[in-house]
Amino acid sequence: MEYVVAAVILLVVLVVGVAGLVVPRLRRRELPPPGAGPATTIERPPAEEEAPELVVPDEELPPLIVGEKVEEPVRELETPEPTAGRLVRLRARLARSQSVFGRGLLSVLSRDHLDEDAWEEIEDSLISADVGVEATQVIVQRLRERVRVLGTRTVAEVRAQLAEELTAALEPDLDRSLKTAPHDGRPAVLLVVGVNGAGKTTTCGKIGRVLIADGRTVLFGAADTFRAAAADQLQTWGERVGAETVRGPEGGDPASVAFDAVKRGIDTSVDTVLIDTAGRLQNKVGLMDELGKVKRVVEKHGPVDETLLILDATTGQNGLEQARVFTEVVDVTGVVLTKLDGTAKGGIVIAVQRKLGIPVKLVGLGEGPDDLAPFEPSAFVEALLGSDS
Ligand SMILES: Nc1nc2c(ncn2[C@@H]2O[C@H](COP(=O)(O)OP(=O)(O)OP(=O)(O)O)[C@@H](O)[C@H]2O)c(=O)[nH]1
Ligand SMILES: [Mg+2]
Repeated sequence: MEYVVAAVILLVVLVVGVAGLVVPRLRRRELPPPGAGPATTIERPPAEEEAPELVVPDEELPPLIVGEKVEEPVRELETPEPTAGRLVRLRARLARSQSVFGRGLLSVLSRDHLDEDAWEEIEDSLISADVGVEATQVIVQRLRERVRVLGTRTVAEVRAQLAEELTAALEPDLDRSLKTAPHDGRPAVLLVVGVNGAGKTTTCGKIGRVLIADGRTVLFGAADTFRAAAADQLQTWGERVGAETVRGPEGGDPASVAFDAVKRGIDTSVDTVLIDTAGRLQNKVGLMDELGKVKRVVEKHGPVDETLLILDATTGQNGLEQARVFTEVVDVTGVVLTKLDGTAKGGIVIAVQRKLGIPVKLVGLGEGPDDLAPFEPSAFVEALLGSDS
């Protein structure tokens, strides 16, 4: 009996002992004690945190791709067309003008008798081609006189004389060179002005390409801060040929962007800084004041070398009136006549020079990146009259 009791006691002690060892372990698994618990929970979150960490580099991939895209144009830089003879190459773009000058005018000249009616028709043709009344009268009067004195009769002769008179009206001796060469240890500075949509930004880009084609280095200043898209547009032109663009915050001070652009141009020793400005309407006095300020602030670095007025040829005599206001605010040194490919009124070149007294230095003949040509009066007149007549 004593043995049985002893055995039972032993069994109970054994069971309690085993239970004392096993239950806490089981409990530890279910409810982790304060010390051990966090270790388990910490272990897992790191594993969970690692997962997002792996995702983050994935998410960063797009910016890397964007970075590559930005570099792409730099790697595959475009080679702009050489500038020599561009006007001759682009002469077909003046076809709409040719239909006025070439066909209309020359068919009158080919008549047997150049009577009063014929001369009137010639006058009308020139006026409708936007040559302007004053200039037309001078040209026709001179031509009539030559035909009378020289007794010219063949169409080819009259055409040649008309070409001479038109070329003379374009003042071929004016200095049409662009001052783009660096001097006094700093870049040449070109300011581009004009009304909304005239083609300022496009022309800035095209001029940059012309200079780069000629082996120069160029920097663009996006002083049109009214729209971020304006700076993007200019920057795109720059990236295509590897030129830097200095830009400021949207709505920022255009004068300070222009100042910074010239400063950057000096620091990086570029040859030419081209500053694009916002389109400004001549009746917005405040905006014109701002343009004056841009010029004054830029001139803290030294004088502006060229101020180019961009004029849309399709706006005709109207555009001329708007243009005059610019010449009063900034000292315009040259006119760029854009969109001559889109008008039958190529004679506007004559009117522009006559009314503004400023040489037309370049002409825009299309939306393509190299559709800008140095203006050469005799080549232009030949293109207007057409070669086959
Ligand atoms: N056909 C033709 N289109 C041109 C020429 N020059 C510019 N354009 C077009 O005219 C439009 C306006 O040109 P922009 O360079 O943006 O004009 P902008 O003066 O900078 O305009 P704002 O910045 O709005 O004042 C664009 O669609 C150009 O492609 C040209 O010589 N011929
Ligand atoms: Mg613009």
